[in-house]
Amino acid sequence: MIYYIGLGSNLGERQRTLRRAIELVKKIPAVKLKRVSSFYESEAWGVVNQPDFINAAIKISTELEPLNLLDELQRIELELGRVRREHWGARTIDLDILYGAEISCERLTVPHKFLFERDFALIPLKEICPTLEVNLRGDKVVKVAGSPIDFKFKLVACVDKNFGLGYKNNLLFRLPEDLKNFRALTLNHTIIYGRRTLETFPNQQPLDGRRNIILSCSSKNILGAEVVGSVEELFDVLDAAEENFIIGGAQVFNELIPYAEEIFLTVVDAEVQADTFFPDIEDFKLSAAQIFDGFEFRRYTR
Ligand code: A4P
Ligand code: MG
Repeated sequence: MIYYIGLGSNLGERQRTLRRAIELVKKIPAVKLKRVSSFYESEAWGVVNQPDFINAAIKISTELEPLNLLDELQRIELELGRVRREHWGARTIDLDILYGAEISCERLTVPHKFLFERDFALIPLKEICPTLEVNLRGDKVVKVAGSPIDFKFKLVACVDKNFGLGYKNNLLFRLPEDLKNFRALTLNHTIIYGRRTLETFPNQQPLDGRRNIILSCSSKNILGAEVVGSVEELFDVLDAAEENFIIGGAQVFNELIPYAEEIFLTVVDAEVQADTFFPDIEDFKLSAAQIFDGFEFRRYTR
């Protein structure tokens, strides 16, 4: 099942709380985070004398029953320090199921009962669900800088026809044309990768001419690279003006694809044994392809 969840915060470090909430939703068993909207700021709707809100929307797919999903979201609200005081009161975090399979029972109504009256919920939702028809009221809802999708994440990989990425901790292919293309794409930009990807590099050294960031929980110091222990930590060190290339492996692709805007795939015209695969790209569309003898460069965008 696909659901769209609205996030809102008007207390504390609002953007940081939203990022954290998104990462916690990602960790719910049987939930897959598919897409994240920009962050938007607006005045408190329906109440007066409250700080302004930051709102966002995310798309997930899940096997959970809707009420179990609601339980999980409420658990995350508590974990992030939400105290339920007054109805519509100020909150560190509010997670509402905005849209998805319809349901109406005592604890849960989907679509959310006020969804179509609230620009602050509709605008981020529409961004990640473009097919939804919405009639906006013209409330002031402003995109803010620094949300995760501002980091311009681009995924780069070389795969076989079955989207296989690697086998026994090694890459499937080393095509000179692909390596050349990879260098041209990433040079002078930031590359983000996991520990095991480092081991596939020449001399197991960070790559020159690029800012190297390694996502690893066993964070040892590595000469020539910065090491971050989590996606949240990554957001803290990134530069929003930069282009950030995610280059593997499978786990790092999985972590960051919900935030990505673009994918560069070299698809080799072969089927080889693989034990890791590139994640699902159903949310992207093919926007360019260059076909060569034995391989293809493909570019996908949202
Ligand atoms: N519930 C029913 N349907 C749903 C659903 N689709 N998703 C029940 C989540 N919960 C749903 O919610 C009360 C009960 O609603 C839940 O226990 C659940 O069983 P709550 O979060 O505990 O209480 P609340 O915050 O007082 O109500 P609610 O509905 O979450 O508040 P709202 O409607 O989200 O309003 N202005 C701006 N600009 N941005 C905002 O984000 N948010 C609010 C809060 C007001 N003004 C705002 C914003
Ligand atoms: Mg709520």
